[in-house]
Amino acid sequence: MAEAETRTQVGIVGAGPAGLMLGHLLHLRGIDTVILEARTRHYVEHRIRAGVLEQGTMDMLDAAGVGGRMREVGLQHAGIELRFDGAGHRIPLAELTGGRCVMLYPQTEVVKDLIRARVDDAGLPLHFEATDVALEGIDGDRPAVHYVHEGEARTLRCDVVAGCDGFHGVCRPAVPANRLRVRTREYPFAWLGILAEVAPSTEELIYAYHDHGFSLHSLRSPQLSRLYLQCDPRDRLEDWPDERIWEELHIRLARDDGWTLAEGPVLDRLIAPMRSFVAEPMCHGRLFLAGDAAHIVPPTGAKGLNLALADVKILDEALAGWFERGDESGLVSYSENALRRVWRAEHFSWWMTSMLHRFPDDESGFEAGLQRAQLEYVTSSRAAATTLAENYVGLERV
Ligand code: FAS
Ligand code: PHB
Repeated sequence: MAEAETRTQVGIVGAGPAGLMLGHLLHLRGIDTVILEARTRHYVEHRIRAGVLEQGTMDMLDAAGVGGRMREVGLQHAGIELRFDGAGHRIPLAELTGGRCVMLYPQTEVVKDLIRARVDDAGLPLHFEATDVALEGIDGDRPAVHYVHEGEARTLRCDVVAGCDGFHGVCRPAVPANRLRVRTREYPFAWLGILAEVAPSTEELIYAYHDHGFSLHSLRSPQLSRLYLQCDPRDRLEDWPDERIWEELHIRLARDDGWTLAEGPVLDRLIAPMRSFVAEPMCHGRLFLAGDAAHIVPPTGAKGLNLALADVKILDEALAGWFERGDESGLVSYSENALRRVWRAEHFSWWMTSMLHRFPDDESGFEAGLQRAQLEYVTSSRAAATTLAENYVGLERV
């Protein structure tokens, strides 16, 4: 029996931040899209990931009319703290960047806001639990996305496919291997992240360097703390009972002036591998990749979510030029334009990761010597602190 076939202008695979934001921006222009998502709405809306929004991302959500709740419940920060040798050093982000800040607003909430805008408010097509997604004809001018939904095999015929299905998706692998250049680095450590039901013990994020390894005190709300610590990539969650997690956090975040870390019930935990990954070009024929489908950064620079949204801002403008004016120049230069910001963020994320994590194979301690010199420089030189600050809040132009 022939597959049920539907037609749209842009077929979007993946309802993460990249896919949802692209769908929203194109909707604002009156360009048709259909989003296919493998998981349920509940799963996608509760998958704990990033939490820091750059200034440019805040502005983008506002401009697209989906920044209301972010402004209501998000926590705007004008600084971060670097902590080492028992002392804290504030990096005044706003002061060093002409007032640009970051916003603590969980990725889960950004995703909820975008799904509400698409499904509940605009009634636009988003098929959750769409499985067996397979691309066809991306080299031609009428690509198709085959998938199964509600037990039925279906085909989505489109002009363009946007691959926003993350690192483990099916879109990047659809690009012939001899057409894709992959550059990657795996780090000899991972992050153990917890969500704890306790008021944050800090007003701003704390990035801490310690002989025991890296740690980070982040926030989710006045009642919820988000904390991370460096662990061995072979560790499993059962190797880290709550007592051990808190014991290590107390040690690594200690400050000589009596600052204390409050503990609370651990509501969620995960171990996330640390890698840097870039696939180029970010397009092939009528397939355009965005977000984690094309690149991964270690979370130390808080760039993952922001890069995904920066990609779709460029892709939205490129698609608008093509659909509205028949001008394909934006699509032709999409990959090059997106990769400029991607490599800037890859460098910054690698730099932050290299400065703040203990490298297990640093027998002579030379790496630790370099790290301390870097930390002392970035916390004593206004020029070096400004470099960190402008990358952290997000560069206006790259
Ligand atoms: P996403 O992975 O968010 O979304 C892709 C979507 O595609 C998913 O909903 C998936 O279900 C769907 N999909 C996949 N395969 C499919 C298929 N075959 N068919 C249909 N749908 C399919 N960044 C930070 O800055 N800070 C953090 O603390 C942080 N923590 C992270 C923790 C983890 C465990 C991970 C994996 C990432 C983390 N990140 C963090 C990075 C994260 O924020 C990503 O950069 C961001 O989610 C990227 O968004 P998307 O590109 O939309 O991809
Ligand atoms: C987070 O709040 O989840 C977070 C903050 C900063 C990072 C990474 C994650 O660098």
